[in-house]
Amino acid sequence: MALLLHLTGIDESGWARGFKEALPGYRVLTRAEQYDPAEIEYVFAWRPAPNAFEGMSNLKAILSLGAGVDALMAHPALPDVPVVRFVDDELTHCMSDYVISQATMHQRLFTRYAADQKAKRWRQYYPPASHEITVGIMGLGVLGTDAALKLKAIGFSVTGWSRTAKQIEGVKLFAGNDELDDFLAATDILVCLLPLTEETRGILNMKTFKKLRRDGLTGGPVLINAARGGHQKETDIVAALKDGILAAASLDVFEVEPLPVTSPLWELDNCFITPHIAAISNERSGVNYFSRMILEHRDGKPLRNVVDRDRGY
Ligand code: NDP
Ligand code: OXD
Repeated sequence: MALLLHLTGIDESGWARGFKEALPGYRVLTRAEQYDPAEIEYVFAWRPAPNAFEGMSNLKAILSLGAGVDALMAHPALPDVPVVRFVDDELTHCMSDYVISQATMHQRLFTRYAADQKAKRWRQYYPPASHEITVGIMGLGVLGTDAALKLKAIGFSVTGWSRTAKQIEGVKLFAGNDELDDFLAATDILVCLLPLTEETRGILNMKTFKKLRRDGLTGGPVLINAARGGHQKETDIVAALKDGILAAASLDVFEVEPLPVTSPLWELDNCFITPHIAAISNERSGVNYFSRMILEHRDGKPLRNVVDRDRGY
């Protein structure tokens, strides 16, 4: 029986080496090797091809390289086996680093200073202190909760919005569609850390931006999206950044990746673009996490962090 790596667009060699070392005596395969699909028990996957799981009559679980499983959930022939997502301290730490860096940059109005530097213009701004600025986090799962606690610890006022009600000390929380408008009305810096599902697709649109608080941050509210490009309507973001509905945005993810050179987002001084690197799955901790999961599961222990197929995350 075997583990098959099926990572689209990612160099599999380091992962394969790592899994072979961590699982001595167990077959670890890449698609370049000869194998019988019936011997595959686990597939380690990222954006698997439509025929990825064909003939895998003994498949026990699909292991997702990413924390986000939207591409797997949309797979046209996803077998009826558990899907385990990547939940990892290192990844969480990196995502919070990204969110904090962008929130702080916007609170201190660095978009304006960058534009002034280009124009060789000496202008002083007096932004409100971080405790006067509210960072509203959409999605209070593994990543959103860590970011919320850390932003709070460095002085921001923090709120959060999730599907079901939660409690996090010192963070005002909103839940469900009924409370979305109240959440937005109190938010200066909107951070998206939602999973991409049919409910959350396109949620970052003009209607949403117009509901954000306007009198907190100098120049208007800001968007930070480090979740999925499918959450955002890029034509709305461009329009909002041009006419001041949004003062600035930090985008790590896009409707189409890589972001096409024709996208008007590239041209906007108040849009900070990163190429889907907010939190890359780490090879060492990924191999550790999934090889331990395989060994435990083969010993009869339950899988952890299994995706709820009905919720889609
Ligand atoms: P989790 O599954 O732990 O958390 C998801 C959160 O979103 C939960 O709080 C959930 O609510 C909330 N949520 C889901 N649906 C809705 C809805 N319809 N309305 C309101 N809230 C909703 O996910 P993670 O924190 O681990 O990851 C979040 C996303 O980050 C991933 O799905 C992935 O797309 C993205 N990501 C991006 C990376 C990058 O490099 N850019 C790296 C890693 C992840 P509830 O708690 O009530 O269930
Ligand atoms: C993920 C990602 O989902 O890197 O982990 O986007």
